Amino acid sequence: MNIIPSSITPSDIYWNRRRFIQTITGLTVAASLPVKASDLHVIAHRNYGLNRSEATLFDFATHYNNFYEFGPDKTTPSNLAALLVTRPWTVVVDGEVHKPMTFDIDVLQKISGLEDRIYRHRCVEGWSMTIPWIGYSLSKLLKKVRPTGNAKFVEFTSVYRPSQLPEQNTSILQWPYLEGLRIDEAMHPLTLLCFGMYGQTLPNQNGGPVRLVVPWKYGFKSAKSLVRIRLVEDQPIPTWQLKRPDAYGFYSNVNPSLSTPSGHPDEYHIGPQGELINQPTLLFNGYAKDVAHLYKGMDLGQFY
Ligand SMILES: Nc1nc2c(c(=O)[nH]1)N[C@H]1C(S)=C(S)[C@@H](COP(=O)(O)O)O[C@H]1N2
Ligand SMILES: [Mo]
Repeated sequence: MNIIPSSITPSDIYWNRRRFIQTITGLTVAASLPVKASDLHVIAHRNYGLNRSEATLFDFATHYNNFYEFGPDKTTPSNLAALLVTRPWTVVVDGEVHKPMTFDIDVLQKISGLEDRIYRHRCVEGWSMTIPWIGYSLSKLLKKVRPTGNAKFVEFTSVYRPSQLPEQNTSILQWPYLEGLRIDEAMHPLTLLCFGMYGQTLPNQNGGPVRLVVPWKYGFKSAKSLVRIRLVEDQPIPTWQLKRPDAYGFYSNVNPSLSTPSGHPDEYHIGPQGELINQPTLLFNGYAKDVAHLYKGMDLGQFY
């Protein structure tokens, strides 16, 4: 097992897991845990071939996070999540559109019916989870603002609030966190604008109040705590691509046979009891039949 840069090992996972099980009873974590399930009215459940009983342990998914705005290790986000104030919250949708709009989060959450969708989630560092997210296809929102013919890409910007996000007072990454998709990737029905997980409102450490989920790409493409969605003509330069272009390309489709540092043949899947299951990594994270056509004729080694 040869996991890349800020690398973790199975023993790190076990160690962190023990630690979070200890802290989960603590006040800070309890205060940051989600609100009422009734906030989200789910109209449909979609399994995408996955079994709900296989969903990763909820406490693991909510206490082992990458959210560098809080800090670079996996447990800081859940410990500090309560610092981020998520109401009121607005999301701007603008750029190459006929109808730029600014949404209050509670309005945004209701512009389309919410679905509970179970997806695979693969972090570039070598671990994976199975997560029931709640949201609707991003395409529903993008159609509302009516993209112009110049809209070739979509740029996603996470919140910039150094007073609530301690690591934004450092330059470990360029802030705000920025991500991008090609317009056809953004319009793909699997691309989810996400407001919840496990039947509940999205915890801040998982990207509350609203995040992106792109299940066939490495986890870092799924930007958290969004404040702006901008349609643009030129390909954006995402935060991680800027930091380390040899490893984190614009596409970052999950691909076990890449020769870049992110290509890796297998992964540690975190199971329903928090146990680790070593399994092969699949091309497009197992979603090839849904998304491979988007990349027809492209050299995946060149456009990694
Ligand atoms: N704003 C922001 N979004 C982010 C990150 C981050 O550090 N900041 N980390 C990314 C990475 S590397 C992963 S694997 C996923 C983790 O999501 P999860 O904590 O819900 O598993 O969020 C992604 N989105
Ligand atoms: Mo990640």
